[in-house]
Order: sequence, then structure tokens, then C-alpha cells
Amino acid sequence: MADEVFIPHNIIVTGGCGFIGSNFVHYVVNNHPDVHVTVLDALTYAGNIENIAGLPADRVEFVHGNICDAELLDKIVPGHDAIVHYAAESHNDNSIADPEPFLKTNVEGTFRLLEAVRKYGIRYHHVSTDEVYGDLALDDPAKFTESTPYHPSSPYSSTKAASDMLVRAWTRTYGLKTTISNCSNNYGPYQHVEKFIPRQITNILEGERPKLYGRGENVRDWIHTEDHSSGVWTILTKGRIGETYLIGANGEKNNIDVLRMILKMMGQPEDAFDWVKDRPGHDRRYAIDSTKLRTELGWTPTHTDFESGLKATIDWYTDNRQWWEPAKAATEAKYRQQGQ
Ligand code: NAD
Ligand code: TDX
Repeated sequence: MADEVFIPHNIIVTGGCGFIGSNFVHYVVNNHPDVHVTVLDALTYAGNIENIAGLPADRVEFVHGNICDAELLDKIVPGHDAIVHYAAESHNDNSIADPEPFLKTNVEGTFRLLEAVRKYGIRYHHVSTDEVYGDLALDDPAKFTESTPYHPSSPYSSTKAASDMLVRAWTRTYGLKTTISNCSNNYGPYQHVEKFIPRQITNILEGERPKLYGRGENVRDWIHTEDHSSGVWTILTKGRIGETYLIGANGEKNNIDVLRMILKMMGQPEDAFDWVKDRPGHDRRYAIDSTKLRTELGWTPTHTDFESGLKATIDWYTDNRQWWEPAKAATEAKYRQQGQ
């Protein structure tokens, strides 16, 4: 059973100008009128202030700063009742090319936030990934559960695993009031063009051919970012202290099938893409069993029709070129250097 419901009034959302964090900020503003949000974001290459533009100033305050800055945390954390921690270096390919920022933000950043939570006695929700569990074989019917052993493969996923471990240790040793969620691959509007789905859509919009790694057989378990946001809110408010909940929507698809769907929806021949070099250490398959979140806390995803979600995402990138064009050339230049 869930503990008593926690009713937040004034929360800090780290990484609230990124893809998933900004969706959560909109989710809170739209669904929970009594909650004030302070967004703490360093506006790295992945952060975009436009993602939270137009939200009411009396509901959302933006603080431009780094989660590793302990002095800044001392200034802004008092007066808040929870931190929801999304900020991260989030892209596997970047972590392979240059792991250091991942150690800094994902590990040291989480440590700094936990120390602030310890000092000011507030709640903390930690947003993590299913990649901490490593991968599953393509023909294995098993899915990840909350008791699957940690086995991360990439610099990115190992720093996320490390951050989860810090949360658990600080909870047990110092009695912090924390929860953790591990979610599968998100898709939807406002996702950076470095990620698989937006990269392929924007390549086609630019007259470039999509790029598929390896043999295209790798499986990802897709969930719409709105469903991730409702899952995090459910866990923050109803989750048991010290518990982990997996978030997933039964959306397993292999990469070549997703790419063929995109090509078809965008009027391209199904073979109009390039095979490129595989990602080193490429995880084969992710799959989430979200029974605990569904049965214990009553959460259900609502955007479960992947085709219509994908179509809406294609429409959004088609209609919002001014949002993604500034990042596209530099992203593709980096990929070209990596042979991808
Ligand atoms: P993103 O890269 O789109 O956004 C990250 C945000 O964090 C950006 O706004 C960036 O400016 C900010 N940031 C980075 N370093 C910072 C620092 N040191 N201080 C303050 N702000 C900083 O990432 P995303 O895809 O929205 O992922 C958000 C979170 O969700 C991450 O913790 C990620 O591990 C997790 N997650 C992502 C997925 C996915 O499919 N993308 C799935 C499961 C979990
Ligand atoms: O051009 C590409 N071609 C390609 O075949 C790109 C960018 C990716 N891929 C493949 C690699 C993966 O099998 O597509 C799949 C998805 O790749 P990404 O979008 O890079 O996501 P992934 O590595 O699965 O990680 C994502 O989900 C879990 C997020 O980036 C992480 O932040 C999250 O934790």
C-alpha cells in the first residue's frame, strides 16, 4: 500500500528546460493549479528556455544555474518542499565520445542535490532510466522489474546507475525521503535532434537520409513523454518512501520497424535510409514490467497508440522547424565525425 499522499506546494524541477523535464513542468502547471515550480537548469546544449516559454510567471520561476553549485542550492532550496531531479547529460553517443561531463552532472550533481535535501529536510524524486539494468537478449521473453540486478553498459547508463545508488545510500543512512523511477525510451515533441526519432524525422525534412545503427534489430520500449510525466507525478505524491518504480507502456519495437513507420508516414520509400557504424557496446533490448506502479499506485498510460503518437510527433517537427533547426547542423557534424 502507498504511504500517505504527499501534497507538494513549491517544487524545484532540475533540468526543466530539457525534453522530459519541460514536459513535466507543463504537466504540473496544467493539472495542479496549487503547485509553484522553480526550474533549475544550466541551459546546456540540450536545454532550451523556449520549452517553458509562455507559462504563467506566478506559477513558474526560472533559475539559470548548475546542480553542482552547492552555494546556489543553499540559496534556492529553502522554502521548497520537494526536488524532482531530471537534469542530466542524457545521450549515450555523447557519453562514448566524451564521458567526463556525465560524471560531473549525473554523479556529482546528484550528490549535491542529495546533500541539499539532507540539509533542508525536503522530499526528493530521482528520475532515472531502464538502462541501469543493462540489456536483454532479443529472443528473451523477460522484462526488467524493480528487482533486476544493475548491469549498465555505457558511460551514460553507468553514471545514472551510480546516481541511483547514491540516492539509495543517502536514504538508508541519513533517512532521506526519496523515491526513484526508471523509465524506458521517451518520444514526443521537444526532444533534441540527436535522439533516434527526431534525428530521422528532421533528416527527412532536410532532404537527408535517416541513419540506422548496426542491423536495426535493437529493441526499445517506447513511451510518450506525457505518460512519463504522469508516472513521475504519481510516484512523487503517492509512492512509498525509499521505493523504486519502473515506468513503461508496453511499447517494444525494433529500430528498423520504427524507421520504416517514419519513412512511410513521411512519404518516403521504405529503403531510403543509410546503414551506419554500430554504437560500441550497443544495448540489444530494453523492456519494462510496470506492474508495481500500475497495481500499487493505480497509474495507467494514456498515449498507448504508438502510430498516432508518432504521427503527431512528425507533425510537430514539421511545424516547428525554428525550434530544431539551430541545433541540427552541429549535431550532424558531430555524428559525421563519429562515422554515424
Ligand atoms: P535532455 O538532455 O533533453 O535535458 C537535460 C536537461 O538538463 C537540459 O535542459 C540541460 O540544460 C539540463 N542540464 C544538464 N546538465 C545540467 C547541470 N549540470 N545543471 C543543471 N541543468 C543541467 O534530457 P531528457 O531526455 O529530457 O532526460 C531527462 C531525464 O530523464 C534524465 O535524467 C534522463 O536520464 C532521464 N530519462 C530519459 C529518458 C529518455 O528517453 N530521454 C528515458 C528515461 C529516463
Ligand atoms: O541515428 C541513430 N540511429 C540509430 O539506429 C540514433 C541516434 C540512434 N539509433 C539507435 C540506437 C538505439 O538502439 O536507436 C535507438 C535509440 O537511440 P537513442 O535515441 O540514442 O536512445 P537510447 O540510447 O536508447 O537512450 C534513450 O533512452 C533511455 C535516451 O537517450 C536515454 O536518455 C534514456 O535513458
